[in-house]
Amino acid sequence: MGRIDLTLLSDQLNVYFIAGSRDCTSPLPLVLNEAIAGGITMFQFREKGPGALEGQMKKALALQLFTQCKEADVPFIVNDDVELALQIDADGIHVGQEDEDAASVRKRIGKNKILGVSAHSVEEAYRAIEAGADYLGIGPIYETSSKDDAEEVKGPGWIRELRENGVDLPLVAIGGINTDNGSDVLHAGADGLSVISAISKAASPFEAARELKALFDQ
Ligand code: 3NM
Repeated sequence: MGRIDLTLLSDQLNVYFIAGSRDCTSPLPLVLNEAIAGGITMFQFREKGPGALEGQMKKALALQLFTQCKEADVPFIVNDDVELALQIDADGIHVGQEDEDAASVRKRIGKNKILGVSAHSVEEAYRAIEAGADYLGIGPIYETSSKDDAEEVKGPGWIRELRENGVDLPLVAIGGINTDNGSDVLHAGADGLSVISAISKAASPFEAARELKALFDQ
């Protein structure tokens, strides 16, 4: 799809940290600093749920986090809020099945921004590819407490199933992934691990990110 280099993108998806201000016990910019120092390769700003920032406060936080990412050359993706992604000229946007239709998002953002789409079935995966997704977020692989309306747990075997069904777009797995189960997920064929709590709620986000990154060097 377009100008996105999919080989580069599959590397950038390796350690994909996702967070909003509500996911962290200390201020998100501090957590992100540590995560960047630990070696995350992509960041998604996902400001959602009760108590989430809105309007100018949300935009101000997005700009601050985006600046941190730019300095470290870490792509900055906005979850769901296409308007915000366009306003601040983010590197990309990620939409779920319940968000704006992926094909319409692709039209709005053009070909030069990364488009990620969540898929929970082979059919959704194909529809997302058709709509112009650059990568798919697939889950939940394990039990998660970070998404209230998460679907049924699928296990790492589902990643293999998608590959066997010919899904060859970069895949990043999500849902309950951590340093203990991450290598099973990679062996099943994922290009990357996306995590909220494994980093945002870690005693040391730096160490957590470093350990996740180390799984790719083994
Ligand atoms: N999407 P944690 S699971 C944001 O299945 C999200 O599409 C999911 O958080 C999906 O790493 C999930 O703390 C939450 O389990 C991931």
